[in-house]
Amino acid sequence: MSGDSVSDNSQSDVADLATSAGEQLRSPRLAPLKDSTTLRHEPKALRAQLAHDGYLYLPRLLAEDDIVAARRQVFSALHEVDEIAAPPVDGIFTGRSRRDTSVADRGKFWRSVSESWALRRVTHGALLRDTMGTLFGEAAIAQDFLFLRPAGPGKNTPTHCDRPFFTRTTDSVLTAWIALGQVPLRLGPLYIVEGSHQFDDIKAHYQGFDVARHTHRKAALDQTPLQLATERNTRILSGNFAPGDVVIFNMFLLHGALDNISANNEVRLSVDVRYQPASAPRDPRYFGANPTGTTGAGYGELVGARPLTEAWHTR
Ligand SMILES: O=C(O)CCC(=O)C(=O)O
Repeated sequence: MSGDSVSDNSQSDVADLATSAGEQLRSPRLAPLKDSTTLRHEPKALRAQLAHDGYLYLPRLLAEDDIVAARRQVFSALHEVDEIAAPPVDGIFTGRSRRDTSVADRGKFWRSVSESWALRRVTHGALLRDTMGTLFGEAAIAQDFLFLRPAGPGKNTPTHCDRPFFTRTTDSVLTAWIALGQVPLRLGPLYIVEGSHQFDDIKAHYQGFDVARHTHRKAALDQTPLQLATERNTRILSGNFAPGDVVIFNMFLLHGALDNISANNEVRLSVDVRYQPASAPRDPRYFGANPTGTTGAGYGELVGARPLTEAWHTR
């Protein structure tokens, strides 16, 4: 497998070089996501597929030029604080950071990066909004608060679902995960646990759980994805993502991100954004000119707000 020919998310391409929590994932336990491109202009079929699988994978949905512009803007800001080498668009970690000495406030810095026009054009543009509108069957609106993730070597995101974060005011929420560049398996892309939106015990586990109110609990599960998939005889779905690839998923679907095992200090860049019907009540934590985020700490609470030299926290 060439980690760089990421437009091919076929079965043969989902091979070695994928680890999660240090465990090697291999076919058939690791498998590709189902490509829903052919259904894009068939609203009924698209909604049926989302309901059935809990996710939709839309490769190259968003324009590569827009993705490159967003990527350049984000990595240029990280270059300014000495975390990303020149040229910034390549996204190579320097192994250093001057973020805390260069910026007065991590949250303010991360907010300014997250609010860059080029990034917003990707996350809040008409194409994604219309796609979400098709899925809801009515006009959709994106949350203002964005989860931008530059994930350096060693980083991953443990398995969880999004329900405890985003469903305080409405259950009708969908996440879009967007690859901001090439994200081959070795850079730790998104994975989903196949069929997990229908695991009754997992649904019961997350039902009524609000991660910001029930602070003694974590959304992240203890099992590794491999343990979980083996116990339940299911598969981990992921692949080699290309710039502009989008995965849309529901609030109960278990997912996370594989380990970034790059030997060359490459940083995985992605963003996740939530959409809901425009008519549904809005959670003020995520909407408005100055959203406070899940815990109330604003952009400073996000893993992206941490210098690349620092470990990520888990919620
Ligand atoms: O990209 C990641 O590391 C995790 C993504 C995620 O949890 C999400 O999109 O909800």
